[in-house]
Amino acid sequence: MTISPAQQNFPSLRHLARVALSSLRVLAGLAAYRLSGRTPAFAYQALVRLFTLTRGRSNDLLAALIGRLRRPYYLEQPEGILNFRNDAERHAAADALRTRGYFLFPEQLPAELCDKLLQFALTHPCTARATDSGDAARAQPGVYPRGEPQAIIYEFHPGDLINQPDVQRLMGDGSLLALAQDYLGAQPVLDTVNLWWSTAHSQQPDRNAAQLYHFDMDHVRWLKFFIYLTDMTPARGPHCFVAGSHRSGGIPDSFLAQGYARLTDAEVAACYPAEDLIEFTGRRGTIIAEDTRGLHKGKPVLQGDRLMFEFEFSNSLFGAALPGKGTITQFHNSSFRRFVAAHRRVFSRWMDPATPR
Ligand SMILES: O=C(O)CCC(=O)C(=O)O
Ligand SMILES: [Fe+2]
Repeated sequence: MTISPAQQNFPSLRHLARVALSSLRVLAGLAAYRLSGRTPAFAYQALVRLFTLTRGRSNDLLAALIGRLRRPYYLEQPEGILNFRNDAERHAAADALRTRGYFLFPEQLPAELCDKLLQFALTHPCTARATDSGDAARAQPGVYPRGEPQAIIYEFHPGDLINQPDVQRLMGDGSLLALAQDYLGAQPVLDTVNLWWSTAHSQQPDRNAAQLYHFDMDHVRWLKFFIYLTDMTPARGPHCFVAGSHRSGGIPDSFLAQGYARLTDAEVAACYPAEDLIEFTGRRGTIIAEDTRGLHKGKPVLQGDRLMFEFEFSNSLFGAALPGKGTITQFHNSSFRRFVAAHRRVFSRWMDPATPR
């Protein structure tokens, strides 16, 4: 019988050599990134590999390094949709995130803002995402065909979203930024702005629709905010997360050995206690913060549809080349303009020219 390093609980020489090689590749990639603002593909692959080899510890180490180089902003009384009464309350939420990997906020997005984002999503063009079935290729781009969807996911273009007034209200929200920065321990970068419909077009869990358990690994450390813009029942495709699986060592070696694979519900259920398998239902406006380094998925929609808004803040853009670029060309109010000017790194992905990192 062969015994793997994980079973032995101490690393083999081969394992150490792999860690050393991947570390060198990541370090070379970091140097290239500082010079050019681009991550070489080999370095990104090494980042993912190192994550699996070290059970996440490499990301923790890099996050500590980035936190030293990119000290958090001084944010005076950050205000917004999360009603933290003081810094201590916000720090407590960040601590809960560190322990459990998610935080379900007691407050909800105001109904008026939910209405406006829903209106936007019912009246603006979106695109069907390519999914396992291949059906999306037949779907016409245009306004979401509610009631007769031809694809599982319809997504809006980030370039349209970031120039939309209600999305700019969220982008300029001090409370979201403050919590992201507490959690990341560094100045955040807003790297993803997404809005998408999930439909009952197929009830089979789809890989490309993120309906099987997986961990994300685009960057070193990040925090996602998910906001439901339609009421969420078990049949409407709730988002799911495995509590605690975001921590170093939180994902079993047998899963990590598969790399970036998707996992079945049965595989996941066999490894974690039932009480850690969290399924988020709730009214529209429900806000969840989550470290999607932990295992998560969206359940297939069985009935009706689901509109989801998502922000991701990372501690650095070092890592994957992200799809969906865009530039802020309009500022819908002067306070958003001031907010962007005061936090240039946060918006660096959406500014022209995208220089500051
Ligand atoms: O649709 C969902 O609930 C999951 C989405 C997801 O995996 C992600 O945004 O990283
Ligand atoms: Fe994901």
